[in-house]
Amino acid sequence: MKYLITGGAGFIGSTLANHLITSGNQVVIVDNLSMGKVTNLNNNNNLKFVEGSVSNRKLMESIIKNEKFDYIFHLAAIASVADSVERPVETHIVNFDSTLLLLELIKMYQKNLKKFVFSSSAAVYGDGKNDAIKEDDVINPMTPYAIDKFASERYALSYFNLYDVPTAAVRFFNVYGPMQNPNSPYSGVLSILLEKYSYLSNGRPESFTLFGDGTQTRDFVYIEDVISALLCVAESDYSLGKVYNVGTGKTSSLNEIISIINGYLNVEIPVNYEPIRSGDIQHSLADISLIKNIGFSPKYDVHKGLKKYLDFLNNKHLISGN
Ligand code: UD2
Repeated sequence: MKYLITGGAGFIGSTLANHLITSGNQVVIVDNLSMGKVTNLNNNNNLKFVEGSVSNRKLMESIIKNEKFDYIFHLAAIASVADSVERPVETHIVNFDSTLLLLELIKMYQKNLKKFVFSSSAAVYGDGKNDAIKEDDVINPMTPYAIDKFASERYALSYFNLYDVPTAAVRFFNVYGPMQNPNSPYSGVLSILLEKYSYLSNGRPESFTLFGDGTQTRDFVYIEDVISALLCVAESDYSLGKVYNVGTGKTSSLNEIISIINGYLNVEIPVNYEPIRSGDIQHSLADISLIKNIGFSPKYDVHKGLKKYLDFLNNKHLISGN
């Protein structure tokens, strides 16, 4: 099979690409390396890497016109709620315009495509009030990021209803695991947090800045489960024109996460408390019954996922102490 992965050098994209290549598929990646790294990708003849922006019409048209894909995963995004609040215009171009452009190009040139999978976000629900959220629950996108994800997702699904373009979408909850880039203030919280423990070899962890009191909760979903979910949605016939939550159905507070990691590494990380970030939500938890119906079953709770993540960092000598 042949796959196009936008954002394929990033955290989720590169893990997906490496998985697909290992199973003997061909993969084309478009990534501007804003957050992704070429070193995330395994060297392989079946991998073609194109450096460039997914918003570049000329570039995307030449790829989509000239290659025949079985599946397209649109993972390129500026994946930060806080960054979108700072830069709504710039993030809109990447998070919304690129999706509409891709859909149009697919409609024109990819007649044999099996599925276009759009990566949306749990941010579309707004504040979840501690209850598990279903896909058809009330939507309340509160930030430019969430608005762009919701609009893109609707466009993707409408292209199936209006033009028969085979589409589906996933709403990621909080994805974590190896290869997540911790080097931006807007990086995923667990990548930032675990980086602070990498100073352990010097005696103790660096202090971690916690925005809020740590009681905010998230449905943290391990990267390997996310890859299984993406493949389920891509390969299922039932997913056409539908959107699926991708989470574990379980919730953890940041305080719980910190205490699990402290316990594994047998240290106490110093925490520096700052006010809650603007646009931040307090609770987010997925109801995953819909995606379970098409065969998804998460294998990692936070205990197992964090242990695997720590073992990975330990093997790479990026952390010590466990
Ligand atoms: C995540 C995703 C976003 C979207 C959303 C869906 C990332 C980077 N963002 O946003 O793309 O899918 O989930 O709900 O994966 N925090 C700290 N200290 C830090 C960094 C973060 O306390 O150094 C807090 C932050 O204020 C928030 C929580 O940790 O309360 C999670 O933050 P995040 O940026 O990892 O993820 P979130 O839920 O805003």
